[in-house]
Amino acid sequence: MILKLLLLVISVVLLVEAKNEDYKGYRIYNVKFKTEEQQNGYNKLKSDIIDFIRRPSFGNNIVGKAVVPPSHFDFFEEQLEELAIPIDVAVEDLYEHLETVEKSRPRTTNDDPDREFDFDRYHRYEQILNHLHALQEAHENSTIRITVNEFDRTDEDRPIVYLTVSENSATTDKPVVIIEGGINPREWITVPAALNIVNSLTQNAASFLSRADWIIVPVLNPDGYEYTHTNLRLWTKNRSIKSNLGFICPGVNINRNFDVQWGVSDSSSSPCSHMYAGVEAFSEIETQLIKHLIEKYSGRIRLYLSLQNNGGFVSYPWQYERAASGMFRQHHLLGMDMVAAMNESYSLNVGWYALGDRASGTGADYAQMNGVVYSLNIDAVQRGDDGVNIPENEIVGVIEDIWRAVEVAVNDVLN
Ligand SMILES: *[C@@H]1O[C@H](CO)[C@@H](O)[C@H](O)[C@H]1NC(C)=O
Ligand SMILES: *[C@@H]1O[C@H](CO)[C@@H](O)[C@H](O)[C@H]1NC(C)=O
Ligand SMILES: *[C@H]1O[C@H](CO)[C@@H](O)[C@H](O)[C@H]1NC(C)=O
Repeated sequence: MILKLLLLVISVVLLVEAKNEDYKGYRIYNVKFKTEEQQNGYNKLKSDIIDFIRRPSFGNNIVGKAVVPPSHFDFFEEQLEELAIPIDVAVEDLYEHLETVEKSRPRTTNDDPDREFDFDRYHRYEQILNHLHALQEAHENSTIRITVNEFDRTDEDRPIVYLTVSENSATTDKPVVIIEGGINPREWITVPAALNIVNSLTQNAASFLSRADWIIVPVLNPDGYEYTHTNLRLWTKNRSIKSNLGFICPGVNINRNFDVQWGVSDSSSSPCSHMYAGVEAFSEIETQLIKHLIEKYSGRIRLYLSLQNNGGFVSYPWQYERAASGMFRQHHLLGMDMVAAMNESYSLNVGWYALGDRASGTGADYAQMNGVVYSLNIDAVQRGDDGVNIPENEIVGVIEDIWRAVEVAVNDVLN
């Protein structure tokens, strides 16, 4: 009896894994396409097991980053050889690498509730929620109205919220701008980028709130976001357990779950894949929130921006097919202004080309298909050697650039 109890205790202890331990021995490979032909062979490098934390793009000159478990080193290197791509290991042990990243973070008191909210570090979801409620309260007597709206609760019982930022006026039919961050939870930079837009709006209310109502979703996937803080830094899905393999392989990739040629390209039907598209389109509340907003503000939405972090570009539809939308010319001109407004060098392209591949079920394509006039992605510049961990002391520079692009975009589309 006592022995059994002891065994139970030991197994429970063993089940509690330390952060990022799953990545022990994993490598990150650099993948650089030097020819269109190599780009066209991209599918050879993909599998459910291999996670491209950054996609290689010949068109946009982006060096891809592939996370590969030891069981697949041989497979991956053979595929690289077949495509005549040099084997280039960027990170030999991903676990060690993430430990180093963690240690290099300035030792701030991240959990100190009294510390003022700032943009010099990444915040946990609870701190972000507190910040949003404080913003709402701080403006209760002002001409600016900020409302934290709870849409629903996630699987792990966190509120999923969006902010409405508007003038305290009687006008109810202004154009609407929608901006979402954190659709891909490991792309932390998109969260302060979204929150900084709220700050900038309150500081420039006369020019921005008089012309539009704003909806900001700062963390579209809160469970996934928290999981990247507590368990696996590079998690990319939500924590859904709806599928038959859900308990072993939880999670749906939210940016593959929209109803745009759902499940066809760069998507997987395997729940264990990073690109798992869900049991059906809109199976997840995160995507349902965006659908709800697009329906609720139907006919008024002038601009939809999805903030992501895939290597320094602005892109516009389509991503699901190798074509541009009927709004190609307008999008391209708008994108040129946005890119010109940023200090960093950003490139501009149609989505499938910028990402080197088609992808079904994305939010930006869904918005474009459902009556939103301008729908774009802003993918933050590359920083750090894995392409995802943007150092905290560089947050401010990156998010200010993104605000400049938003500012220009709004001035263009509302004129
Ligand atoms: C708003 O006005 C009320 C009533 O005057 C006051 O009690 C409250 O403190 C004010 N709130 C802020 C944030 O100034
Ligand atoms: C970026 O550009 C803006 C506008 O041109 C300028 O005001 C700002 O100082 C620049 N910031 C940096 C960090 O270069
Ligand atoms: C994603 O997964 C579940 C199951 O589909 C869904 O109910 C939930 O709202 C989503 N979010 C989280 C965090 O699980």
